[in-house]
Amino acid sequence: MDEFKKKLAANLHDFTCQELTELADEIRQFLILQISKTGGHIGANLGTIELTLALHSVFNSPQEPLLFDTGHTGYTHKLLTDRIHLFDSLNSYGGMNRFLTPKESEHDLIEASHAGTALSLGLGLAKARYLEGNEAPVVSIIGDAALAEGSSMEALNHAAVENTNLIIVLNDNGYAISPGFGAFFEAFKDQPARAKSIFEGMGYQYLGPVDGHNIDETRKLLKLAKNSSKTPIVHLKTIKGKGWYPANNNPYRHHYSPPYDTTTGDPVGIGVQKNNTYPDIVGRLVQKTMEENERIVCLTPSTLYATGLSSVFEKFPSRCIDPGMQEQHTLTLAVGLALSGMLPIVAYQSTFLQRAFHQLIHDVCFTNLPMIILSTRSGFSGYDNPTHHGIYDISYMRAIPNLTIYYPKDKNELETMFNNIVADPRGPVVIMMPYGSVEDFGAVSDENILKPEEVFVGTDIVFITVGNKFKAAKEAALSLGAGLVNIRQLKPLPEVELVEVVQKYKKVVTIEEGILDGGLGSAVAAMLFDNKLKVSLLRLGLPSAFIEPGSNEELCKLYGLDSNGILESIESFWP
Ligand SMILES: Cc1ncc(C[n+]2csc(CCOP(=O)(O)OP(=O)(O)O)c2C)c(N)n1
Repeated sequence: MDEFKKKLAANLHDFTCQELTELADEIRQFLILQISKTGGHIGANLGTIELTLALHSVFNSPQEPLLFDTGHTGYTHKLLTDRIHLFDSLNSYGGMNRFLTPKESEHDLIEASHAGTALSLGLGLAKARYLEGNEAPVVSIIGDAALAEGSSMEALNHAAVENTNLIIVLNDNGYAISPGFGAFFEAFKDQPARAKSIFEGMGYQYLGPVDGHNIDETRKLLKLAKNSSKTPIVHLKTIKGKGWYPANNNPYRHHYSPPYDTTTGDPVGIGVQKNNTYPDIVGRLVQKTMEENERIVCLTPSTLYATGLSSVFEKFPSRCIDPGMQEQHTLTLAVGLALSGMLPIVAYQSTFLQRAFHQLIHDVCFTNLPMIILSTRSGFSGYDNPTHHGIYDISYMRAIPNLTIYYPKDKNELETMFNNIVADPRGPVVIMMPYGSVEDFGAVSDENILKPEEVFVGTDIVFITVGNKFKAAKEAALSLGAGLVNIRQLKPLPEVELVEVVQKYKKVVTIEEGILDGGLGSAVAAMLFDNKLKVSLLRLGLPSAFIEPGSNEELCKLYGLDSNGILESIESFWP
């Protein structure tokens, strides 16, 4: 191990290709074993070992910045920048980030984990260097799926006509998480002449394609790129999961993996859930409704893994669309389908729906046609990244006219709500659901499912809560003898029903797993004020902040959103 660490710390510019290739093998063995213990982006990282070694042996990071788009392929970069000691702490509170972050190293420039930022960022850095007379190159490394992101396309349109020292390295493995899709995917697939003509036609210098696992060839191209007079695109063909059979054989499953058996790749221990997540239920519901109604189409922008739709996509290939990591396009595409009388069901991972905020306002809600948006992983998103929490969604979506937002408290509410909405679709609807295991609080009645539920009647104090905060709120309400309302519908706020309930109390507590600014609590505050209700209000939720990764239990405890935290806040607010 000491020898290995010494090599990682050495100046790679002095290494021969043979030495780098040997180091690549050692890194591969290290990652396969190490990530089996913690879980992580093993498949994606096995594909970038050689290209990262080549990059660090040609460029001088951080003076010549290396920007890995999305940041999920940065394990070798982390090893080469003095972070081997952090690997044991991956996926634990306060541990190594799954992506890249300046909190860990000066070699990481920004907190990146949403795809499609590296080209614009790289061009901005390169332009600043140009204006300062600094000739140091800036290297943006981007996957083939991230290249097709809308923001990457905008940058691609720009970078070719700027006179900067930006170098683009395309890590082309033919996969997003799912198999690749679209015109670029087709052009890159065994058709170097087409890729060449696309990029050269745009004014780039096209270099490649070469085998991105061949360090010698990759290094040669990177050196050529360094001296290019036009903005170069270095096209590297790589293999997701390279060198480890389970990932190589099933790149989708091992893009990210929970802890696994190194021989079979099968998950072991923590993180294994079977058929009982919200995505599992979504998959079953959508499948049934598509069997019954031929006008339903189902879309997701490269997030099959988070939305539970894999079997639906297999069963109805012609009515299912995954255009790739194209959050903006997907939503407006759904509007086009809705205009033609289809009922689109569009599934997003909450954090990525942020990318389509404008489409949600301008296209979906102005048009106001029936559409069901299923938003998974709302609230805390575990160890993913500070950028991945879905804690802003209630807030930013509540501002949009024509939108109806539901947040079921458990699987029974989800099923009944979904079936009711599909049976009588009226306009754009978002159904939010949390990350993690599914709750089951028993059967619900069909006819009132879209109205608030008064669960307990109390004397002095009433809790108003929603979705995944129901469980903690119920426990706290029981121990205090408080009233409890499960609001179900966040927008429009069911004012008539809520006012009727609240009038019976002197104190109101709102509880949500989202930022307080603009959230459920602020909606209730406005309602109390507008209706001249003289009650005292305590709002429990999250500060307007970027929140660290952690398990949902750890974060709820830390931010006072478990039942103990709720009781403590009440005690100190009304001593
Ligand atoms: C905007 C956005 N959408 C979706 C994701 C989820 N996601 C993370 S990596 C990934 C696939 C990336 O594919 P590619 O860019 O080709 O890189 P590869 O993993 O194949 O190396 C997806 C869909 C994300 N991080 N950001």
